[in-house]
Amino acid sequence: MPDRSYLSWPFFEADHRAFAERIGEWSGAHCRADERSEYEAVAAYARELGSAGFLESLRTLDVRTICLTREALAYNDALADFAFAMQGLGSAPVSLFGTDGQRASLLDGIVAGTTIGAFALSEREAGSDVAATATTARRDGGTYVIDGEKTWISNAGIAGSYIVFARTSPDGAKGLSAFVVPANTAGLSITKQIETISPHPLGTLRFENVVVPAASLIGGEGQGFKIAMATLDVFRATVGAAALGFARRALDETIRHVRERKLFGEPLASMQLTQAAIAEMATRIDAAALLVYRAAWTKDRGAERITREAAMAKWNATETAAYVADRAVQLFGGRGVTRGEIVERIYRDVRALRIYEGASEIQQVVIARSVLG
Ligand code: COS
Repeated sequence: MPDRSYLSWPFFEADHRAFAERIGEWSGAHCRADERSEYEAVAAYARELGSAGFLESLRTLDVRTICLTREALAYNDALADFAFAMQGLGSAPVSLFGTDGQRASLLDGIVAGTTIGAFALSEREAGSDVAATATTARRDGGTYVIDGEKTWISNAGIAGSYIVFARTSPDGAKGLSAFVVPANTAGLSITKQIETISPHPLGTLRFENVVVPAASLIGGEGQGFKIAMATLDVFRATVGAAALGFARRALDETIRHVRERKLFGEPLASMQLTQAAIAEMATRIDAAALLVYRAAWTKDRGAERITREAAMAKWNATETAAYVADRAVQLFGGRGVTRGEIVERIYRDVRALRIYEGASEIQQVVIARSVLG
């Protein structure tokens, strides 16, 4: 049973505490890394999370509930967390900026887990530098025509709907717009599936004369950059929460191991170098959790932007998870690098978190800009 003592922190309401117990129990019973392909696992998790009611928080975007969900799911299986996170990222632009009609047509399926969502922002030459997006959307009467290529797109191939960012005018960040594009739209194809160190559905999308109705535009023309950034502000804090879930599991596995494993006639836990490692893992996890839940609480209290808080939370928590996973592998020794061990899997699972939704270096840029003005 994971330690949930942090739920007594003042960031949470009674509802959050009750919810954390529920998602903790559910994920402990339902989420296991297994032999299914990443595509099958994510589709199944989306449906299961939907029918259990755990996707409802994506309508209102209560960030603390989303963080608690990600933490519990990541503690048990990276693909369960991933399935949940992508339902959120693939619908938040509509939840935050969409019309009632867009909400009605996308959100019910997303929240039921019957429509799989995706967020198509990155391009080969525009990952960190979003303003360099080259995919275009040309207005043609009552439609837009989208042309270009998006890559490293999570859920490419299984998504039913993509949120696509494309250029409607040449002027940098101000020329981007966001669209809802159903996966079965003519001219939209998956040109490549990408394999990663910790399997998750990822691929490249090609748009050739993809015609969508003008009603697919989210917000207004030129709002795409701000929509992307505001969505990322919410979800960056939650990436930090997923990192916490992985880190807490790695620490729990390590505590069990160092108590049982004997070395030089004593438990590994009795050695001071082990104790130093455990102390640093536990302290860094608490520090990261404080940053994550500070960001989530700030947003839920009604802050218009949490750009700085979310960047601090994501950067610190994902780097912490990498540190904790590495220490865990070290304390497990030979077992730590053995396929099938939980800490070996977590070591691979946490790597992408320092890259996606804004690399650590981007978070540092965002923080520095905010501090320096
Ligand atoms: N919320 C709302 N608006 C925002 C915002 C946010 N979080 N961040 C920036 N904006 C606004 C700015 O206020 C500015 O508007 P005005 O010109 O009206 O003032 C506009 O957007 C442009 O902002 P900025 O000048 O900061 O843009 P840059 O091109 O310098 O980009 C970074 C800034 C690098 C921070 C941005 O491109 C970024 O976050 N990159 C990483 C993207 C990412 O996460 N990629 C991973 C793909 S998703 S898996």
